[in-house]
Amino acid sequence: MLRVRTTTIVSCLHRPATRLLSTTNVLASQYKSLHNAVTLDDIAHFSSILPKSSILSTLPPINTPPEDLDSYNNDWMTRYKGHSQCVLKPRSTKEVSDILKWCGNTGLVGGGVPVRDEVVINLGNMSNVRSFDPVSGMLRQLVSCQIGGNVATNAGGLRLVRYGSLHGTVLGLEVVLPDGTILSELSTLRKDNTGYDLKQLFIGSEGTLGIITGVSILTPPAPNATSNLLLSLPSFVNVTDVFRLAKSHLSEILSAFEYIDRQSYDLVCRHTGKKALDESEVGNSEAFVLIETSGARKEHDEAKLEALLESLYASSGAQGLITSGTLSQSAEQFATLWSFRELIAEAASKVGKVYKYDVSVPIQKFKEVTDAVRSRVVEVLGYGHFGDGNLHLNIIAEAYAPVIDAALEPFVYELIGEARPVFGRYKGSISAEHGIGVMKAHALHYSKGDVSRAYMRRIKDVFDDRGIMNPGKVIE
Ligand code: 2HG
Ligand code: ZN
Repeated sequence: MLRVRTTTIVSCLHRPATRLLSTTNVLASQYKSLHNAVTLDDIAHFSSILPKSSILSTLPPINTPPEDLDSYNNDWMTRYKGHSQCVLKPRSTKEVSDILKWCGNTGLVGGGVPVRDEVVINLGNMSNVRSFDPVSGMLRQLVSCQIGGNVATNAGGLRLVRYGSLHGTVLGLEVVLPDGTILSELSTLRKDNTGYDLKQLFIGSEGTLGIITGVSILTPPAPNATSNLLLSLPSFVNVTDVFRLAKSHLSEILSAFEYIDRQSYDLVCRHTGKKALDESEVGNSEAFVLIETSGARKEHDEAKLEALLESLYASSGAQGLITSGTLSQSAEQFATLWSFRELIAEAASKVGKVYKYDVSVPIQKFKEVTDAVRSRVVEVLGYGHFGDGNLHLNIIAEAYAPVIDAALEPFVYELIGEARPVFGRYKGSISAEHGIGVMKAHALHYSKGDVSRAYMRRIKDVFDDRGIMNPGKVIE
């Protein structure tokens, strides 16, 4: 099954939202908006189109306790805080459309007062499967928060190397546009070469063009067998050789190839109190790699993994390609090995405040980029989806502080960004999988040139000329 993660920086986008419709109105004061605050009239109108159980609001007559809205107003990094007073939980596409018609056509927009309390639309009540074809694997679903959020953020995740991006697997979308119009492109066709592919615009649009209410997606069958292997490597330069060998030995069963640097590995060991590999064998290893296979027959996959391990030990050179390796022998060990990769972000958040960068750079440069950032700030973790060229940089600090902001930005963006030839040594992307959100809207120009940004603006205006959808996100 496609497994994608939509956490951290743009977590708000789990809940597609708009300008009256935003999950975090932190931004309200930053956007000198023309939109009005939510009023009692609005609540009365929402009550006429939705059941009472679908409305959370601190305003009368609903009077939800403010703490019940906390989870909608805070992101898990505790960097952003919103003050939304109203969360709506529609159950159908029509209800979403009715909400947007009201938001777009009433005093909620177009006034002269900056917004202080955008409305949150949460699609948690909507999840249900409309149809599933077990032969083609074609799933049509009225979206839940999670699927809608995944598509809206074009979430990538641990297994993109195997299953590809949502731009390839999503075959159709149903989207409610800012004026309430329902754009129905819920195609289930793999081939449909009939002009502009409008759905692609909404994949990764982060709720800025419309609200995704339905999705048809190609789902691979869940694998019968999965295995994994954790390796320690004496030097970072060996990671690319291991990747090359893994691809040639494992070919179609390779489902993840994850990179963990020494600092990240040590942090998870401290955090969990466990060691994944024998300490004496790990020695001074500089890098770690987690390889996963997913296939139809365990014996077949394990034979391939063992052959890979043999060849890794055999390709010794002076120092050896790897210093040690563990192949999981049970479901429990499989989970434990994965935890050394999956717990990095959690471990970092327990130590301090974390600055996060999610960049695409050439795989050979993962360490060089991490070291460049290390030359500016002390505690930096480098890890990520090596198979996708996606490096995660987590900078741990005692507190978010202007001096650290200044050390990191624009340095990191200038290092990575591609669009400005004078910068962008690595010709990378400033956001590989987590999107732009609010945090990186000001830095979009490091990855998108003037012409691209101008056309993005025009596309935004075509769909949402009043700017009611998720204001301040993606393009300023
Ligand atoms: C991961 O790959 C996630 O673990 C989170 O994308 C990355 O928190 C991060 O920086
Ligand atoms: Zn990731």
